[in-house]
Formats: sequence, C-alpha cells, structure tokens
Amino acid sequence: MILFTLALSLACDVPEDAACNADQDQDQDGLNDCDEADLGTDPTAADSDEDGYTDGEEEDCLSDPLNAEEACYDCGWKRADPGTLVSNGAELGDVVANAQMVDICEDMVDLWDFHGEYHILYRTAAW
Ligand SMILES: [Ca+2]
Ligand SMILES: [Ca+2]
Ligand SMILES: [Ca+2]
Ligand SMILES: [Ca+2]
Repeated sequence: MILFTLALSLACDVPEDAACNADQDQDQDGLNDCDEADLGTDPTAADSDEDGYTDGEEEDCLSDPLNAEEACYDCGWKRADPGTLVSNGAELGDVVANAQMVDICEDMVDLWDFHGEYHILYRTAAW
C-alpha cells in the first residue's frame, strides 16, 4: 500500500509536457522550447524555414514559421488573414475580393492581411 501511494505521488509530480522546458530558449529566437513544440518549429534553429525571419519574429507578425514562401512584411504589417474569408461583393459591409499591391517597402501585400483593421487605400494610375 505504501509503494502504491509513493508511485501515485511521483506520477502527479511529473509536468504535463516533460519533453520540453518552458524556461529554455535554446536557439534564442524568442520562443521557449514548449512554444516551439506546440508550433512544430525547430527548437535548435532560430529560423526553422530559413526565410530570413526568426521563428519568434514570424510568431509576432502572424506569419507561418514553417513556410518559407510566407514571411513578415518589411513595413511591419501583421498577416491578419484568418484564412476563412470569402468574397461576397463590393457593397458596404461586403467582403471584397482579395487583391495584391506593392506597399511603400516594396513588398507585395495581400489586402486580406489587413482583416479587422481600418486603412485608407490610395490607388492611382498613370499613362
Ligand atoms: Ca526557441
Ligand atoms: Ca526555433
Ligand atoms: Ca522564418
Ligand atoms: Ca515563414
């Protein structure tokens, strides 16, 4: 009976996720090892997808740290596209079609990455 109680007590002392250490950031990318385990990023490589932005920077700018095709915008815009938008028209209150434009930092930006924010869109054309 004593052995059973001791074994039960030891089992309760084991942290839920013993494979990672929330106090450790091996690669100094701003994400602790447990956050990296949750995201699937490499805890020993600061830039898991080698796109030039660290895993922590991509987490902050809402970019995918496991997709080298997607990185933070140089101007600092967040990638706020929830991935669920569907265009339903161009009237007030509608979700307009996604569009891509070059911003002042010369990045090609997706309109839907500004979801949930208010911006003034200034477009011109010249011949
Ligand atoms: Ca890390
Ligand atoms: Ca990492
Ligand atoms: Ca990256
Ligand atoms: Ca990326």
